[in-house]
Amino acid sequence: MVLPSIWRLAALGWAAQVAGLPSNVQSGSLNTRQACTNTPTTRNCWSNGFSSSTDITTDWPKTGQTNTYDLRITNTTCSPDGHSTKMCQLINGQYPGPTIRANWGDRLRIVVHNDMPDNGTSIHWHGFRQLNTCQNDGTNGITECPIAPGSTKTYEFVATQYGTTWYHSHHSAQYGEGVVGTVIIDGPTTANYDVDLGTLPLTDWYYNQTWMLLSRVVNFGAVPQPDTILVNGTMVDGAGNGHYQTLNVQTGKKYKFRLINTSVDQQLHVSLDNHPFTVVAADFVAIKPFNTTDLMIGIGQRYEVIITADQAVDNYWLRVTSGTQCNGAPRIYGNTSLVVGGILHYEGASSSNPTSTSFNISTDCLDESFEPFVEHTVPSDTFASQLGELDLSFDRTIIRWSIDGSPIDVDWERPTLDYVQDNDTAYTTSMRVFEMTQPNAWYFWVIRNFDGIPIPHPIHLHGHDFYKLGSGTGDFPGTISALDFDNPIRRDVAMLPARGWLVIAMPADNPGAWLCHCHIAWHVSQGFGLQFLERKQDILGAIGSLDSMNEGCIEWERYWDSPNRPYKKEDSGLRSVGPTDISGPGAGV
Ligand SMILES: *[C@@H]1O[C@H](CO)[C@@H](O)[C@H](O)[C@H]1NC(C)=O
Ligand SMILES: *[C@@H]1O[C@H](CO)[C@@H](O)[C@H](O)[C@H]1NC(C)=O
Ligand SMILES: *[C@@H]1O[C@H](CO)[C@@H](O)[C@H](O)[C@H]1NC(C)=O
Ligand SMILES: *[C@@H]1O[C@H](CO)[C@@H](O)[C@H](O)[C@H]1NC(C)=O
Ligand SMILES: *[C@@H]1O[C@H](CO)[C@@H](O)[C@H](O)[C@H]1NC(C)=O
Ligand SMILES: *[C@@H]1O[C@H](CO)[C@@H](O)[C@H](O)[C@H]1NC(C)=O
Ligand SMILES: *[C@@H]1O[C@H](CO)[C@@H](O)[C@H](O)[C@H]1NC(C)=O
Ligand SMILES: *[C@@H]1O[C@H](CO)[C@@H](O)[C@H](O)[C@H]1NC(C)=O
Ligand SMILES: *[C@@H]1O[C@H](CO)[C@@H](O)[C@H](O)[C@H]1NC(C)=O
Ligand SMILES: [Cu+2]
Repeated sequence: MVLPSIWRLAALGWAAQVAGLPSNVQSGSLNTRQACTNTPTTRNCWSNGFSSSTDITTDWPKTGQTNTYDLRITNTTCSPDGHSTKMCQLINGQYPGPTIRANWGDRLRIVVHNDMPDNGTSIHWHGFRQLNTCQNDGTNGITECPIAPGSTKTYEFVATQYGTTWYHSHHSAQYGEGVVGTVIIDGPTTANYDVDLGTLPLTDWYYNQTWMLLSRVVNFGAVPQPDTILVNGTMVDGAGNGHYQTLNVQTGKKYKFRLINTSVDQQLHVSLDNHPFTVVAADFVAIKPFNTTDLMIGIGQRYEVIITADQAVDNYWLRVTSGTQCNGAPRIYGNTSLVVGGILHYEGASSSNPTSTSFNISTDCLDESFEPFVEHTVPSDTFASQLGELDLSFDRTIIRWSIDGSPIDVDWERPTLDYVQDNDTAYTTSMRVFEMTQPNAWYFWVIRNFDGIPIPHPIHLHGHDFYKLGSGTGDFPGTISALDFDNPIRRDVAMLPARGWLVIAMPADNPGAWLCHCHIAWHVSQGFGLQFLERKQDILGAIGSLDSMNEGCIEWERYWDSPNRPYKKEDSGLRSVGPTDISGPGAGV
């Protein structure tokens, strides 16, 4: 099936409802070929004929610009909330790492230096489509060997999408130790604002070393409770050390900021007292704006929100709470009476903590629902013939999650792309390879969650914004009437409900080896993942050269095969963190 025949563009009538935009600007910006400029009252347009109405799956600005960043990862110590210092692994000595910023259509060239004495690394650029550049996806054991201590790898790819995302280590427990940062790709927005406040990453945080805890997760299956939640890398601790993240605003202006859940385990609800959110983007997809007082953000998910500073000059709590139905319990270690979150501070208000009243915040663990701004229809005629079934299970004796009977366990010395260049199809069972062979055909997958452990999982796919056709509790009814093919949600992380199902779809339009996994860090360490090997016959032609991967593998093998290497691989190799409290909710998971 050829793609353009099934796309259709945004309904012309709708966009006039976008908050605050004059109608003359609206109709102008809907012409994707018209020139326009991005100003506080015309955020819908971008430049030289690119706007929110541009279909990013087929079109993006060819800027010719390359933005270069250097990231150095070191083994060090940190104390983001003023609590006692712990071992950390940081990027350029800071937590979170530097924000990478570029314009839509720019090329990113990011040089990663592994300056740690005794750990590999591999950096994944979460949500980037990596169109024809899957060798830069940063997934060790699949698209590269880990970067050896003392070595460097240059990642290069084009930002075909715009919006907010993050990057993180995909090397076992490392991201829980601090190897994460945020990314802003500037582009249009589906509602207006005056000031962009930047990124607000939210994460659970553990005072114990995640590497130490990893052993307990993979060997004993214990799920920890985090000690606290960090908002943009900061928080107060139970004894009053540290400080809250403050968002500074002036009365009358509209502000955009970008919420990112970079947790290893916790699904969070976010709410700002007295200030509803206008939500304009989910993951890397511009959406029809909707208003809400409470957002549930699964691990890896992002939302861009706009607030209006139209309340009394004062301070207001930004609250970050847990969906208890997500199995979580954000709190500040040692002091349950403290608010977990940050502070919205109006110019002219005092510097004391807020006394504002919370909106009602849900405890559910359900994805938000919304509609993408650029409308796509997924064909349903091939659904029955192209549906693949992926059954999740948990084996308590080996403490591993399995997809269709086996956990994933990647080989750091032999990534999948090495099989591709060798034309070797003797994939091992633990690689969990599922092939998508037909160019541009639609593939449909139902993931079923009936293994007896009733918890939801945030499912993330590399290399695609997938279409979420439906999800629910109970068994998948099996019929297309239970699904939404008409402009369904598309994004790169969606929740798989407890004792339920999730159906995703994507066209095979990006040759590569793409990991699909639960973004709860220790679940993927415990084997919860698979890889889609998409059009293996087209991969080498699409990506050009694997020289960089091959050089990296030689350096990695020199390190990893050395008799003096102090550490071993304990998990699936892909990502993990560890437990602190084996009696907490989810113990045994
Ligand atoms: C990493 O840093 C921690 C904290 O400073 C230290 O205890 C540990 O020995 C370091 N590891 C290596 C391999 O240098
Ligand atoms: C990475 O380093 C940490 C300590 O610095 C160590 O505990 C862990 O075992 C190492 N892991 C690997 C896979 O090298
Ligand atoms: C988050 O912290 C960084 C570094 O301190 C800062 O530049 C950025 O503005 C902060 N984000 C927000 C939304 O305040
Ligand atoms: C918890 O925080 C509150 C508010 O700052 C403070 O009054 C109280 O003393 C703290 N409790 C403990 C046990 O530190
Ligand atoms: C982050 O994701 C985790 C796991 O899905 C979730 O438990 C937590 O509530 C999310 N955090 C936010 C702020 O939404
Ligand atoms: C959302 O709230 C804003 C600000 O209050 C308002 O202007 C807009 O009309 C609302 N949008 C929707 C879709 O309800
Ligand atoms: C919050 O929920 C309670 C109980 O459902 C309800 O009585 C109350 O009116 C709600 N408050 C707000 C501000 O919506
Ligand atoms: C790869 O292997 C297949 C099956 O063994 C064979 O038909 C094909 O010619 C091989 N391709 C190359 C490039 O060697
Ligand atoms: C860290 O781990 C130790 C040993 O496993 C445990 O006793 C301790 O409670 C943990 N610390 C925290 C703050 O959870
Ligand atoms: Cu999971």
